[in-house]
Amino acid sequence: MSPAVNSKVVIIGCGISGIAAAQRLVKSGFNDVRILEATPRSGGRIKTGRMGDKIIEVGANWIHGPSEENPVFCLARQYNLLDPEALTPENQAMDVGGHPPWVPNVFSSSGRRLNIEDVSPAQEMFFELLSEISEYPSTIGEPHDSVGEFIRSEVQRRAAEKWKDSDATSRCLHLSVISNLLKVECCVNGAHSMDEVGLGAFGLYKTLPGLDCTFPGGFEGLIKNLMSELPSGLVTYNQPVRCVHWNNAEARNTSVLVECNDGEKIVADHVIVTVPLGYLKKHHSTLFHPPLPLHKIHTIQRLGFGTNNKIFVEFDSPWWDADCGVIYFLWDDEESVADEVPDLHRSWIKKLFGFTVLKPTERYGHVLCGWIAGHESEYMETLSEQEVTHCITQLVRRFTGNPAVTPKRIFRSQWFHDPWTCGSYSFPGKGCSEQDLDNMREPLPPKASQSQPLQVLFAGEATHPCYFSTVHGALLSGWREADRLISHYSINPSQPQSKSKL
Ligand code: 6YU
Repeated sequence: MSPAVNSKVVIIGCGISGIAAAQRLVKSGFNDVRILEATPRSGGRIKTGRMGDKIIEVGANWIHGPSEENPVFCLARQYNLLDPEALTPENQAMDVGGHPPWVPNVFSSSGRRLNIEDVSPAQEMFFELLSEISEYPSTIGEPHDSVGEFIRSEVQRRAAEKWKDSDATSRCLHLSVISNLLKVECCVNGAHSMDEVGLGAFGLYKTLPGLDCTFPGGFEGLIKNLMSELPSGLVTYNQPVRCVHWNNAEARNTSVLVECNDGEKIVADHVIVTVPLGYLKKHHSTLFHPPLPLHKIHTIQRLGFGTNNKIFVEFDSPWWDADCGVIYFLWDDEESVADEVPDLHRSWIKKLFGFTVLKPTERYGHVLCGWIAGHESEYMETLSEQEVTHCITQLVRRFTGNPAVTPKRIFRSQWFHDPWTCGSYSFPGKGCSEQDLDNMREPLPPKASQSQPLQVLFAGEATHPCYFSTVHGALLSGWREADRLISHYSINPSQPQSKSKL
């Protein structure tokens, strides 16, 4: 049993990073920890919903890289939340570099089913390029600023050599495959276009071994288990924070005054901010008083935070193969290699790259998950469910060439219009470097003036140096900031402002 620490810690946000920070602090003897959460629920971007009698993940879907190094996997195993298959050593050892080997079915906008051999040359070129980009060091001057620009120019150069003997139709097909894969990458990165993703910083993201797996009972099972280990009443729900006053005279300079939307004011020794980067981008100037240091503001602006939404579609019977894991929709007219649609209102649906298949069928029935990123996705959120259903129906009929195929029901996520998230997850924008990820997690006051104690700490997925955009990155960031406080009290046992007994 750890000795008690009476310092007051306020955590803003009850997503996985806030919960992880609270859990570790409480276990280490901090007995005055409070979480303030804007919404009526825990979990943030981990959100399990229902479509009829089926469980669907509105937010995070997979444990990326479920193996020993992944704390989300270890916790899920400990709480008995995974299928036996996910626990096998073979599954954990599989290293797929973030791209699970799902069996694809490919359809074109002229209503034809394509052979995999027809699309594989372009797929191979694309994945070769991605792995070259991942190896790029983030410091040296690159010939192009963004992943998108690099891919476009390299495809043009390599296609001229590799496909010089192909006929016009196959060349067109190859280029539409590349456009489709750029749209897939927009979803993976949560970016509007790969032209926004920094070339040098792309390789900062690290994958873990293990074949991505899901939670049969829903990702929120993890949240429920973690929450059950926290003292009851630790979270105040429906309590948005309006402003964090640091270096504040009213709060004895060393403490922080947390002001809530309803006027409640809480004096704390330390505050851990876990709000999403999308929220910070929009509200940092009012959320902090005095304002954040300039270098932190610049980092918040440079880092990217975009939208990736899902459109779940249920059918009475499948029009895809039984072993199919992913369905790609290729537009015949996309030979110019682009991941943005020309006319948002009329053709937003062209940004949807296709669907993943929810498996196993015995659990989910015939449910597909459509993926759409960027401004097209944000526009989709503004449409009525009927309009989205209509567009999806037309799309599927066109690509399958079957005018009778009709969805039973749909459900779409709307992360951009969630006022407490403002998008989906972070990515390293153009001009970002490792320094930006250091700046994101730097506490206040900044190191330079740390004659004063730690006041404001930063956790959340966007603060993890190599697992940003993931649940395991968020969880580790919460533990990291809890550890920062724990070691602060171990090193400074006689901090006057704290009533630490350590
Ligand atoms: C993963 C996956 N996954 C799909 C979709 C989404 C995300 N992720 P939270 O937002 O949870 O908590 C903050 C809380 O703060 C929240 O409750 C707010 O209400 C509250 N708050 C805000 N303002 C407040 C205020 N003022 N006062 C009080 N409270 C306030 N991750 O591992 N597997 O399959 C997916 C996916 C549609 C939206 C995902 C996935 C991301 C995770 O969901 C996310 O990182 C964590 O849940 C965040 O937790 P948190 O605590 O930080 O914030 C280069 C390169 C890059 C390559 N990247 C590839 C990675 C692939 C990522 N893939 C994701 C894909 C899917 C499908």
